[in-house]
This record gives sequence, C-alpha cells and structure tokens, in this order.
Amino acid sequence: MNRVASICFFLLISFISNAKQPPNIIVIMVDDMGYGGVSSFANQYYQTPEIDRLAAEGLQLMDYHSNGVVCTPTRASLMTGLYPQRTGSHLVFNASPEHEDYQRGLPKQVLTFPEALKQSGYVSAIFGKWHLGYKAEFNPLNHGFDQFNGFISGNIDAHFQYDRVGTFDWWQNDKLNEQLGYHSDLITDNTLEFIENNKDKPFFIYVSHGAPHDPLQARGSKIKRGPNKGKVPKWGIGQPTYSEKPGDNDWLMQHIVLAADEGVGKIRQQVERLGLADNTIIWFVSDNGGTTANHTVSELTRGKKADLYEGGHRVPGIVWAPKMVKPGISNALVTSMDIMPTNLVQANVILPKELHLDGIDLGPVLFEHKAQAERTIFWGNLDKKKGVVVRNGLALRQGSWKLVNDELYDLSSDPQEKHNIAQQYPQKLQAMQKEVKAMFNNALRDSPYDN
Ligand SMILES: [Ca+2]
Repeated sequence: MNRVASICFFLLISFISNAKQPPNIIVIMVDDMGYGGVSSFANQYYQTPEIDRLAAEGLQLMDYHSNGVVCTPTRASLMTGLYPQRTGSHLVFNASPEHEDYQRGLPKQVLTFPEALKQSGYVSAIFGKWHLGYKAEFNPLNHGFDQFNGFISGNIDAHFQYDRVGTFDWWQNDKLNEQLGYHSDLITDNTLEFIENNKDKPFFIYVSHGAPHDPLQARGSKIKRGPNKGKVPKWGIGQPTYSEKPGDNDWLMQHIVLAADEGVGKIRQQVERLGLADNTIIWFVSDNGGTTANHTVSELTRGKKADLYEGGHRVPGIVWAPKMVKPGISNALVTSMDIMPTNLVQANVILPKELHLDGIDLGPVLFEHKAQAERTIFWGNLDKKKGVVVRNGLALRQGSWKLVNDELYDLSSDPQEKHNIAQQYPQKLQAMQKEVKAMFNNALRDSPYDN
C-alpha cells in the first residue's frame, strides 16, 4: 500500500469509527384520539402524566395533522411518506372478506419506512395495529419489518384478539398465534423486550396502539368477542372495570387511555435505563381525530373522526429527543407523511433521486429552529362506487387558509372554523378548489387500484 493509499485508508477507518450510530426511532401511534385525549392538549377530565411528560421534555406540535381522517390512510402515509391516494390506501381496508376493499393492501412496490432504513442497518418491529392489508403479501414482514406482534384489522377485542367480524386476529410475525393479556399491555411489553434485545444496533419501532378505538374495554372489562365473550379474563380480575361505575364513559375512557399512557412512560424509561436517550427519537401521534363515543373530541377543533374539519385531522403530536430538540411548543405544520423523510435524513439514508415523496424533511424546522416555508396540504375522501368525491369531499390547507369543499376559513384568526369567509374571498375559494382537485387527482393517478 503506498503512502497516499495508506492515508486514505486511515481516514476511511477514522470516519467509520467516528460516525455516530444513527438514532433509534420509536413512533407511538394511538388510534382515534383527538385533542381531548391528552391533558397537555385539551383533556379536561383526567391527567395523562406520561404523554404530558414527553410533551414537556420534547416539542409539543400544535399544528400536527394526520394525513387521513380515518385509520388506513394515515397509516399508509406514515409508512411511505406519501399521500395515501398514491398507494390506493385512501379507503378503510374493510375486515369483512366479502367486502371488495378487503382485497386491497399497501402495494409491495412502494418503498416503506422500514425498507428504507435497512440501508443504514436498522432492525425494525411493529407492535399492534397494522391495517394496511389482510392478504399474506401485505403482512408487515413483507413490507420491511423484522418482527410483528399485533393485528392486521382495524380493531380487536382488548383481551382476546378477535376482530370486528369475529375472525381471530393476533399475529406473531406471519403466523396467527395468540398472546395472553390486555392489548395495550402486550404492545408495551413487546416493545420493552425488543428495545432490550436490540439496544446495540439502530432500531425502528412502530408502537401502534388499538386504544382508544372501540371496542371500549379497560383492563378489567368483560370480553366482548370470541368464545369467552361475557367473562372477565384472569388478568383483568381486580383491575379497573366499567362495572364499578356503569354509564360513566369518562371513567371507562380514563382507564383505557391511561393504560396506553403508562406504556408511553415505560418505553421512555426503558430508553433511559439502557442509556439510549441521547440517541433516540420518540414520536407520539394519533392517526385521526377523536370520536363522540371515546370522548377525545375537543372544542378547540371543529368536528371529529372522518370529518375534514380540523377535528378530523388536527391531532396530538409530540417529538421527544433530548439531544436534538429544545423543549417547547412548535407551531410548525407537520403531518404523518413527514415523519419518514425527517427520520431518514437523521438515519443517513440516501434515497434514489427519482423517488418522489410528498412528505418533507422537517429536521431543520424541528431540530434547528429554522423558519418553515408555507406549505400546501390536502385531504380527500372518495366514494369509489360513484367515482366521485363525496360525503366529506376535499380539504386544502395553504398557509393559514383552510378550504373544506365550498367553505373557506382563516385558521390564524378562526382555528375552530366557525366563520366561513368564502363569500368574501371568491377568487381565493376558486383557486384553492382548483388546486385541491389537481393535487387529489394527481395523487390518485399513482394508485395501483382503479380509484
Ligand atoms: Ca383511527
């Protein structure tokens, strides 16, 4: 080896040994939780101390939005960095095998978050809800995850894992295989074990809670589905149960939400105990707004799950990373599809130049306090039978302007969307209506499905 080659070799080795291990990434997603589910956002009924602590020590994202107003679309955006329409995942994947949308799934050819992270040597796991396809080809293991303990449908019994149509739905990797316990606790325990087992390599964990989606069951509640329906399971005896205060839905919801909140605390503690806090990013987000039944809607946002008003998609968002964020409140516009590109940059993943992502790297805004350029984001629902946009239609956010079909709001002065100003700004209304249709149709053209 000549001298120049030796120096180059030395520099290369120095570079490798000095290169910091890329950060561990944990995304905790709760299901159907609006601002009313978290006390540091707008829960007036009870405290959520662990989620609040994450917010206090991290960045509380006051303008965080799910890309869908229901489950499947948001999860597709989180996994791909794309608008859900591009992957044909803008509909809820229905659990009934007779339903035509049962056949759909996140297309294999789309690059997923865990697949991209493999370039930097990450090991990846999902614990909990998938909801991105029922067929074997759509299993998380076929989308880049190394481990999966959870369910593929939209919701399960919290004790015995039967889905809405009575199909057993708890997977350990690609095999149906039960785990005994309350769903939120299983998700937490699997996460803690995975962190311990993989503490020496970069890991990505998608902690995907079923709470507080229905069926609404606390740890001590009766089983609602499957052969043991009506019984309290052995792990539920002596635990909080709705039977103590029948009809008090806030009490029931408190015990459902607090099981997930405890899990948030245990995950943070595990990261700290193993000395990983300085190189770990934890996101806490919801997949869509709250529901009337689960009492996580809030007067701060108009509407609820499935609405295109803010209550359908402006949801709790937190990013915790002690070495990277200065604790505080951020008013940056952040969406589900930005989490993947933001983390890929932190993970030193280089994406092919021709690969288009709709989400953007928000590292400069969140971690370096740079100013954010104005963004334009759309939400859209489609009735594929009629081939037209229906029910809630289309929404567009542009700076502080918000279009909801033929209504126009200025969120800077009217965050609760109480004053429709469409008549005062007819040209703005028209321009935004034109733009949202163009963006929606552009995204839909990439869908591998008919619509
Ligand atoms: Ca949901």
